[in-house]
Amino acid sequence: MYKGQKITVIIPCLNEEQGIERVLRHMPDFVDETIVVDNNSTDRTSEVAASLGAMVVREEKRGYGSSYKRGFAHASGDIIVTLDGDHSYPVDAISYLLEAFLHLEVDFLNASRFPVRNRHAMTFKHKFGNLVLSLAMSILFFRWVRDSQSGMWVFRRSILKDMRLVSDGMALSEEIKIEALKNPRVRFGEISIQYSSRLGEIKLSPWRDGIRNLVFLVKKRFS
Ligand SMILES: Nc1nc2c(ncn2[C@@H]2O[C@H](COP(=O)(O)OP(=O)(O)OP(=O)(O)O)[C@@H](O)[C@H]2O)c(=O)[nH]1
Ligand SMILES: [Mg+2]
Repeated sequence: MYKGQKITVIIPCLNEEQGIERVLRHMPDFVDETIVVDNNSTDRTSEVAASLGAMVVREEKRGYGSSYKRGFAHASGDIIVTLDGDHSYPVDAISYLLEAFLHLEVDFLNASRFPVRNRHAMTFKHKFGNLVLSLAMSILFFRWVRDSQSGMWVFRRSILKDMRLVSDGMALSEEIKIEALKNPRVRFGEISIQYSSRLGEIKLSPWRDGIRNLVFLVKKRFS
């Protein structure tokens, strides 16, 4: 519990045995429920997660988006916090984010990775791609969002019932922010966090996922 609120952390994982161990070892004690959504990892991700006290949920349909949707269905907290299993997002910033979430009185808080302080955390190509996608989303949806691709969010679980999340892939990250922004009853905020380099092997394919996410944005805007 954090200030009377039940906290659920959701982490999608595909072969993250190294990262997930680090993430779970640093999980603050006030987190009530940690859900790791595994997509048939071929390494020890689920064993490691279960041994460190996480609830391991399996999703058959491959994808970042389908995994998140499965995780949401299992969450029981008042507030949901998300992050990657690769230890690139700061686990120890969860209290800082929750404090800001409550202080700013928002319903959805996006943790922006920018400005990136750690030189090794993101390549120039990734920074540029992220900027293009964030600019595109900001223009299409009339609201400045610095990091449309961030995977770390804090939000009230109750807002999920008004969201229409169709993406099964990486585009879920921008889609959930668009659904939050579009709802006039949802107060949206964004603050900076420190991002660092991932542990384990890269799954993102920058060109493929970047272009898919851009196409998704345009389709979502005009559908
Ligand atoms: N369950 C599940 N998790 C996934 C899938 N694809 C990616 N993930 C997880 O989602 C999180 C984000 O994926 P990453 O590969 O780190 O993507 P990224 O952060 O954009 O790229 P990096 O800069 O390489 O970290 C990680 O914890 C992955 O393990 C998937 O198909 N299924
Ligand atoms: Mg990552």
